Amino acid sequence: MSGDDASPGTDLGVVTRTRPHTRRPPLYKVLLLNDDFTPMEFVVHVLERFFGMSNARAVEVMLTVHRKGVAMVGVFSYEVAETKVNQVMEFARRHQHPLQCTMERE
Ligand code: TYC
Repeated sequence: MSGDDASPGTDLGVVTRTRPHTRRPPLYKVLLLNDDFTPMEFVVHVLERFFGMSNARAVEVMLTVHRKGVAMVGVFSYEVAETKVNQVMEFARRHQHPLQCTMERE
């Protein structure tokens, strides 16, 4: 028992916390890479569909990737980032585009 009202006076009061502070799980950046073949409209559609971007934001991010070679499209937990990468890669493969999406620890 832990010293609540149901069992008063039995709690030895040993503090069992082993870390002074809580630790947040690491976050992962999802990156979209440029290539010479994937149509711009396809990339815009991917950003809307899998990353919830408005059309205006998706066009902006797509053009950043097109000009700079890479851009971050979101930050997620490991599991969510992995799912996004897999969804994008599978969707691109299904449409026979070479679009690449990766993740890296923040
Ligand atoms: N560079 C591509 C083109 O000119 C467009 C493109 C943008 C491709 C972003 C991939 O992640 C990408 N059609």
